[in-house]
Amino acid sequence: MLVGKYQKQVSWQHATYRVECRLLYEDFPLPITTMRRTYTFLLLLLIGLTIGSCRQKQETTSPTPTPSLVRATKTAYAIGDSITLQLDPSFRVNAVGWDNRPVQPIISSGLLSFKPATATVGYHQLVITGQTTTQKQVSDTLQIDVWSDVIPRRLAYTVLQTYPHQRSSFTQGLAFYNDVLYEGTGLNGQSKLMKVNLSDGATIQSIDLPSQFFGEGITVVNDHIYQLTWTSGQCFYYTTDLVLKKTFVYHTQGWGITHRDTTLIVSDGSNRLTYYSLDFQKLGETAVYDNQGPVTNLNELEYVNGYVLANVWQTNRIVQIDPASGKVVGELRIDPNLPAGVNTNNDVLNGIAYRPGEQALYITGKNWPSLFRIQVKALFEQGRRQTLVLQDAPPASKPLSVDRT
Ligand SMILES: [Ca+2]
Repeated sequence: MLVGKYQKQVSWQHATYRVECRLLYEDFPLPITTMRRTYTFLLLLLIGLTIGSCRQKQETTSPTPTPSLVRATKTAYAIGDSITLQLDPSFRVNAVGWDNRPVQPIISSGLLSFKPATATVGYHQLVITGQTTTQKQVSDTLQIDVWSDVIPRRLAYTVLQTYPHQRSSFTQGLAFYNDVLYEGTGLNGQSKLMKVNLSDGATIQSIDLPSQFFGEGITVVNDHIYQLTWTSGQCFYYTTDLVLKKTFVYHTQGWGITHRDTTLIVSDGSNRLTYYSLDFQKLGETAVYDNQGPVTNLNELEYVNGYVLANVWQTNRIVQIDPASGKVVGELRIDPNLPAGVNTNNDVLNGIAYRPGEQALYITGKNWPSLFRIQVKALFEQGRRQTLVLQDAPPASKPLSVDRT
């Protein structure tokens, strides 16, 4: 027996719904006063459930994304690989563009394949246009990540000398200039720029950064020092007497910095090296890859003999990057026991300096008690000069947001 019928318009989350509830007496064998209260409760419950189902229906009837007509058969490719894609049976390909240039693919058995003429690491845009069986013109765009085809060679090293290093120094930048060792340190409230006596590690001169700044990498060019800050987007510019002359602004995180001639080379925690002029105008960038993919967490840098050396943050690895191609061509694996008694998982390697004229590197780490002069013969086997790639470099991965304290 029908004992009630209730119809109401309900607005909820910007949508209006008409709700109809029918209540049967047989379902409620309760005294009439209890039934009224129960009806009220159940009405509210049913309204809620109806709204829920209406909402669900509204969501399911919204336009669904067009299924991908093309699928890559691998998540990443190496330079030199053929790119192979699986095609939806309903899709007939008319044209294929790789970085806005047409390519001639081979299409067979539902597979499309071609070998890109461009051979650079990083993301490339692949656009495929065609039509479906209903004659609808469609296109599909894929971002194809291309990795390096080079297996980095392992660079052997020998320790030539060990020097004291201040354990209070949370090293973020290390550089020689005119035979003076400069060191930049990090952490809010403890960041400094220092001239350091190499032989005993003592401070010759230092300047503190205001506590809101977390100091990062340093480099010295044309009698001036550049010191990055981690997340403040400000690069301090000093004379070699540590007098602050001006501040440059940049729009990434600041991790490491070095230079080649008058081009600054900056890392930001991603797999990207960004190039700037000496007045911090952006010139270009290079994405860095090895044969395992993008090499992220590039930290302290040093330009040595045509290559950029980079500490990979939180590892004992220093990668040797060819800046023209973005490929990691070599790597140093520093023995984690090199600074005796230091847990290098916490106090990580960070600091590479090159003193011109020497075939050696100076390396240290955050709060390490020692600084090492090491010989890496393979870095100096042959002289090398090359042009930096400053434009049309493929985009790097997005910078990572990380807690580095
Ligand atoms: Ca350095």
